[in-house]
Amino acid sequence: MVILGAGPAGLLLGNLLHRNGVDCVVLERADRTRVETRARAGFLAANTVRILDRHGLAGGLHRHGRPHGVCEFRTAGGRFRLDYGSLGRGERHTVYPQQDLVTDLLTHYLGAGGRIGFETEALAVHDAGTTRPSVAVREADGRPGEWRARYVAGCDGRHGAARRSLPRGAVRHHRDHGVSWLGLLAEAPPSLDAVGYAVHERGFAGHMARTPEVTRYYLECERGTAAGARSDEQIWDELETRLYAAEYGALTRGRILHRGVVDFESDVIEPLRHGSLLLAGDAASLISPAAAKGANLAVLEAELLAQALTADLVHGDPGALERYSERALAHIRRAQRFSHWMIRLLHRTAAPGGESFFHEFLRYPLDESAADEALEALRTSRTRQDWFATYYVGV
Ligand code: RFL
Repeated sequence: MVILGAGPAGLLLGNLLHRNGVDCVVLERADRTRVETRARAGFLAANTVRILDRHGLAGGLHRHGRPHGVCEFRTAGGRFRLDYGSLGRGERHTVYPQQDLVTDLLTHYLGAGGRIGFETEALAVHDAGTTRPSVAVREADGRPGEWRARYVAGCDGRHGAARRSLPRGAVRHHRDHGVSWLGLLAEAPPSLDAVGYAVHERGFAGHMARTPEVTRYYLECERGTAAGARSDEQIWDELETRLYAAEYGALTRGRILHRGVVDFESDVIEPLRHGSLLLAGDAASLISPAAAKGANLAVLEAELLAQALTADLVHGDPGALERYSERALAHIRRAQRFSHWMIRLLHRTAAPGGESFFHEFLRYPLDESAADEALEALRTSRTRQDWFATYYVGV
């Protein structure tokens, strides 16, 4: 078994297969330091924690992660808080940086004797339609190489080799939401004891705790904005304006450690099985960070795929991999519907780039009054709040 990619999906899959006696190797383009320090997600769903618990992989997140169950919406009309941890199914997030989770999974995998090739870039998957697929790679020393296995798991993200190697017949349902966020990691303690979502005439702004010392902020920005275009000072001023700091309190400022622009796109590849090539995580579907679902889906799919591969390879159940695709797609579609709803809820400004290009987007999601009504319903209706809490924390 060859697993492409050492993100949350590939490493959880590797841990579970190795433990179930399936001979496997993980091939990872980056070096170990890069893998263990890439800051992305931070909000882990209750189900993600259950999965990691089930397999004894949650030690680090129980030691260092913090439960989180409140979000606050701010608009020109006022603010309201939702204690989502006591709504819906009563589930909370655990705030634990993705790079720490990846480090934990890698440590477990290597500690159990798992094999991984760092700085080994998969270039293409060949013969996926046969029972002996191969992966062409560039080895760490720059030389070409090849791996053969019964199955290849594409867990190498949205720009990986698995997606580039899909056979004809694979369908990619793609959607451009016409929104971009400047994602910021600030060396500053959180300024709110809640996730902050601010809807402002200048655009959306978000606040999410990561650790007691580091906070993630988001600023909606124009497509094509250069991440370094504004100084730290300008960014803090803009965050304070959009988060209505004059009314609700100043932000604790600090050095901006990292910036990156995320264009909101979502897609899903159907099906997730193409002969001997199987997809999981961002390689299977891309989801905007608006609802913090990507890493959680990656973990869920890795567990489902590990079960299916074990059923196939260890217990001789050939139908298991077909069922993997159907089951994972059902979860992906549900998460995407909720994420699309969040995007519409949080944005009011027209997408730069012109109506013609974003025509479909402008017609529906930027319907201001519908979005305002959705926010109002969230503020006032317990039924709506329960629905929100269930899908916000759930995957
Ligand atoms: P990853 O984590 O991208 O890992 C893929 C790995 O594959 C390697 N790779 C290759 N290896 C070999 N050959 C190749 N050709 C390769 N090409 C790539 C890469 O080096 C990498 O190590 O995919 P995975 O495992 O599917 O995990 C997906 C998640 O990382 C992603 O969905 C989340 O980070 C999304 N996301 C969030 N998700 C959440 O659940 N909660 C959050 O709060 C959250 N916040 C975020 C996010 C994503 C963000 N960005 C940067 C898009 C915040 C941001 C800003």
